[in-house]
Amino acid sequence: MRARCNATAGRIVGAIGVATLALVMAGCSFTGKQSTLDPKGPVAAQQLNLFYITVWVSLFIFIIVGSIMAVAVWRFRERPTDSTKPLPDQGHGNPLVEIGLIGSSIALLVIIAIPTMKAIWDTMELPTDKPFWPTSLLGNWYPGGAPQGSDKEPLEVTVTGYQWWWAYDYKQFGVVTANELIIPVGKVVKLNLRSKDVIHSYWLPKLAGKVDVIPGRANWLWLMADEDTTQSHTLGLYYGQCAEFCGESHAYMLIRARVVTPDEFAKWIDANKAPVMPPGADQPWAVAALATAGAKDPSSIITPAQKATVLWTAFTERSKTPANLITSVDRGAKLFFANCVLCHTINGSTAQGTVGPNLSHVAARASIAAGVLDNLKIGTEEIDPARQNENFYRWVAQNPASPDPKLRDIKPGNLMWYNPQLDQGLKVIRALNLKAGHALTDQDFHDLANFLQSLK
Ligand code: HEC
Ligand SMILES: [Cu+2]
Repeated sequence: MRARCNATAGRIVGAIGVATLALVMAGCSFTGKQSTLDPKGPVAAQQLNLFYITVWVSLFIFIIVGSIMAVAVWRFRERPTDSTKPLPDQGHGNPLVEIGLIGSSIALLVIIAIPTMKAIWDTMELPTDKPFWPTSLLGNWYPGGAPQGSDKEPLEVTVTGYQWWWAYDYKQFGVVTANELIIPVGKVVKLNLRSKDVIHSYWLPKLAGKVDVIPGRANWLWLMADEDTTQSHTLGLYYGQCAEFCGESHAYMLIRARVVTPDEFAKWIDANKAPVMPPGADQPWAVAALATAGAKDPSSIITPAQKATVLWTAFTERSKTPANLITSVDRGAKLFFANCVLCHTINGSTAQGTVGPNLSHVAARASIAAGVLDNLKIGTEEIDPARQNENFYRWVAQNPASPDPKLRDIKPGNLMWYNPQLDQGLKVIRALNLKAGHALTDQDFHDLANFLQSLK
């Protein structure tokens, strides 16, 4: 009976062991989204190479030391007759063995040190001596010519870490975006790493990293998305993660990079440089507003920025009459200017807040809230409009006290809902609204979501 019990217990323990191992191994993937074992660029490849050299050297040491120990344990194990035998010869140190061990340790460390030093130099210096440098200079590849003064520079992006999202400033082009880094395939890109608050760490495992993002310190890294000469496998989305604990929502501070062709990159820059026009900018009222402005001073509305100013002013004026707000997007725009402009920017409009991400083209992003709410059609890299709309709605309607689980705990502690800089962020803004007698309703949140979705 006892024997059977033991056998059963043994089987259970065995089964648990196998299940645990299976669970642990399930986490191992060589090609997963955030695998360092699947590099798609020279920096990540060099870092992986260094990792393997260290692994092989350590494995070599492990096998030698382990085998000697196994042989010693086996050969010199205690035997029943041992007590009757005299003590064997007692040795005390062997210069040959000692010098040999010191020498081989040094040799193994040197084997690791040489590629380590090389990797440090290569990652901490822009690769001006590499063959891909000339083709990376903006003057040599940017379609339509590099912006003034930047033709001898590679693309530079200033990455600023915020609790808990990322701002990307393409200074050479005057474009600011958030949470989705867009880079051209096969070109060296320099990322200037800055922090607005605490220490973060920038890490795109398949491309490069990790480098700490420290307040008051000008760190940087370079990377290049270029796995092979055809570059066909290199396009698309790359995933990363803030890799330094930075507070409550640290685990939700994800990184996305989209690698595109140089032509797509130039198109993206053009789209993001253009100011955003208000909803209904092709309607008669807009045409009339432009005509009036032009009639006053025709030379004053030549540029798109001037056009946007005229149209947003006209929109704001019109939106004071509720009957003029015909579509849900119109109503959403009005609500946006009443509730969100302290913290968010929409290029070309009076919304110029910088507490939160720039929303000028937020609907073009694959996710919102630093990757937490994913807008993609499952299994593809295309935006699913229904899912995106739902995400915008959930994000603006979020409320930690909501009875609806879909609106709770989306990104705990996020500084849109609770922001000490603005006392309490959205919570206070909602409270003020309540006091003024216009609480945001569920319909308002849907209108806001529709407006956000129009920002392509
Ligand atoms: C108190 C400042 C504040 C106010 C007010 C505010 N936001 Fe935000 N917003 C933020 C911050 C901070 C984030 C980044 C949160 C994060 O991802 O951790 C954010 C993120 C967002 C995002 C996601 C952007 C992205 O690229 O991921 C959207 C969309 C958004 N806000 C819309 C709105 C709308 C609509 C309103 C008005 C109803 C609003 N916000 C009011 C601060 C604010
Ligand atoms: Cu962080």
